Amino acid sequence: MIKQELEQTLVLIKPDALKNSLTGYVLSLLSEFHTGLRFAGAKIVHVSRMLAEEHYAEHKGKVFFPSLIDYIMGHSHYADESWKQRVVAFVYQGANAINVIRDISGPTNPRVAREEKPGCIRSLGTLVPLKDAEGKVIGERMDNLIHASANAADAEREIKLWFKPCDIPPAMQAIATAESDEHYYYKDNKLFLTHETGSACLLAPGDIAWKSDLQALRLLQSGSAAACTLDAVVAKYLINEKREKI
Ligand code: 3AN
Repeated sequence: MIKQELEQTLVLIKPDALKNSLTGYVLSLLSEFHTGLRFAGAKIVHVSRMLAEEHYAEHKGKVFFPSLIDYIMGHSHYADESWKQRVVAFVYQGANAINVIRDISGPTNPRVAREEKPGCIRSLGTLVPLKDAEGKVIGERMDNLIHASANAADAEREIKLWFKPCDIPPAMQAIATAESDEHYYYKDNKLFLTHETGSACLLAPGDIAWKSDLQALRLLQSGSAAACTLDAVVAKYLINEKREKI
């Protein structure tokens, strides 16, 4: 649970903002001088499909979902330059952080943002028509430059999805952590307590992790249902890992 006075929110500077060199502009608008908020975490992330699909899990099955995944993975803006496919992820902290950043970001749809809130970040966004195989327009992709958590529950879920505790200075950590007493390895959508060839080591005994992740790993390892998916725990440990598919 995030304490009110330490309210935190996840911000993603998306690939369209990077491509249009708007990163500095967006960060200026979000600076402590303007918002009273502080950075608690920051990282450059090459977004994996696992991370993208977990982040946008609520939109799975919608007509725009595949284009949304392509967009956040950087495929839409850096199709032929995979090394540029990245987002910048931040945790911002301070009074009313979630609403302060949502307000400056503006409405989800850039057209609505321009009509209703000129000057907000998303008023600089772009709408891209989505077409089916016959060329019929079936929807729009909303390139809206920034992601900002919508509410406290989303903020906690998203911060835990993108950041490990050690990515955030100890005195700024607002979500419960605990110490692992097991090794946890991951390979082929499965969890192991001992090393398997080609597996990734997620945690070792003594490592500090989000408490809810450790609870989920214990349950999933014993074959029980957990409060989140295995991918929701694993994705952050694989961020920017240069390895063969696991
Ligand atoms: P927000 O980003 O304002 O919290 P969400 O969480 O409803 O909005 O949607 C996440 C992302 O999914 C949006 N930023 C946008 O890119 C995309 N999206 C949402 N609704 C639509 C829609 N009706 N058509 C196309 N894309 C959408």
